[in-house]
Amino acid sequence: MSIFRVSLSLLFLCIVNALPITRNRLPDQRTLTAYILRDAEQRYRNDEGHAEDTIQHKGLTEVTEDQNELRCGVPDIAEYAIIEKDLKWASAIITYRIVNYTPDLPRADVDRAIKKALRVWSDVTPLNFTRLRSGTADIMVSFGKKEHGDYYPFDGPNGLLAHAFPPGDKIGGDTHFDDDEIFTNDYKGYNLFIVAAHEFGHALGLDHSRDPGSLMYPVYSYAETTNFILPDDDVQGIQELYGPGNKDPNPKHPKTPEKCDPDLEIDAVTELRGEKFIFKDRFFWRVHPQMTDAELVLTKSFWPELPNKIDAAYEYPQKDLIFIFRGKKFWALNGYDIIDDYPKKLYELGFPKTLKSVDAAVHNDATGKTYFFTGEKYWSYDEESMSMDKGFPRLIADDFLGIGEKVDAAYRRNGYIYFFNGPVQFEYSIWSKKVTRLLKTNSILWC
Ligand SMILES: [Ca+2]
Ligand SMILES: [Ca+2]
Ligand SMILES: [Ca+2]
Ligand SMILES: [Zn+2]
Ligand SMILES: [Zn+2]
Repeated sequence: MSIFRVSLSLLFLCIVNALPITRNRLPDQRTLTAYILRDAEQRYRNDEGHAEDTIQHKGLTEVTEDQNELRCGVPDIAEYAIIEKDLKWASAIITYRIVNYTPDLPRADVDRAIKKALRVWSDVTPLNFTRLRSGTADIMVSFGKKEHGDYYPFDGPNGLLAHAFPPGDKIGGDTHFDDDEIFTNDYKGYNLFIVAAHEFGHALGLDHSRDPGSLMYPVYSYAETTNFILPDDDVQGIQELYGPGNKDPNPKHPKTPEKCDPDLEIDAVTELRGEKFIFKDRFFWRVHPQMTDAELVLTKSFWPELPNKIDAAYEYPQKDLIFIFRGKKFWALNGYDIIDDYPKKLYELGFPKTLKSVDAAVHNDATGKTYFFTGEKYWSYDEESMSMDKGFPRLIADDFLGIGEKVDAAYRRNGYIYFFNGPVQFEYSIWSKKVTRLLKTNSILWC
């Protein structure tokens, strides 16, 4: 019984540290959502004294579904106010032991994922992790289902994926994975490395972060694992506890873009079923016409197979498709699904094989043409006949007067094309062939 008494505060930690799920692509999304909501409501009730601190993450609704659906209601961050601050390991040498294995992956893959997940943190701190093969380590790593020995049972498939205890003796630092999940070493199911790296953040004393680009964001999202670089927000967090190390192999840690940055430039923009998707680095902002707040989402959390960063995007509403371009490749997407046979190559659209990338693309409903911008030139593609129009490329400056000599991104709305060039956007009237307004790029995000 003493375990129960000791762990009143651990109860919070455990719940707080649980990594919930919002994989967007799961077929049973509605059930899942209901589960998470119920879970959040329950915590809300159980924790009346802190109810006002409860944070519910809005968002990540299925494109086809109504906007009011909450995907994740994780009461995190604020609840940490009740927990002693600066829970951390006293020694820079921390031991870990992999107590048992999941049947989902070969043992060597589990060993590798765990080691790599710890290295994410040791790369940016003075910490060193030493593996023990027997006895008691600081961080005991194990897989279990339902009730698995700590009175904080897992919940079957989905929902909670794993949990970790903050630094301390005994169960402190221990990290448990719900073996009712399918753990993988790629983008399917739940990537063990990603889940482990997040949980080890907790095992080292980190809270959840509000930064949707951070590893410590409480929502699972797939990220590139071969060249994984810890986001800046997490580096700041862990270095606050342990200070920097001297062995960081990748000192460039990605920062999450600020939407109201006056110098904001964007990579690509498209409409998708009435919403705007504004791409920047690994992210896009999602702007719904009825909402004045833009939601920042990791591109890979929507479309794990897409590259991190994209060049151009456009919607072809007649077929309910959007096309995404990166380098010489492009993808056709219907909602969350990538159409079979994609990615295709740029030259399959009729571009010369030497063309390395496109800067921007926009479809004009009225004419059935899609314009592609490459450097100071543009091309016109006929969607109906699926061929490039004759006489192209032409100079942008000759046909779109006043928009400058290059285009970063473009989209069309109500008879206008909005061209983005650095921190400026041009509202261009298709009918009068004139620039009608100059706007800041960030005004697309209601700044
Ligand atoms: Ca321990
Ligand atoms: Ca689970
Ligand atoms: Ca671009
Ligand atoms: Zn967590
Ligand atoms: Zn556990």
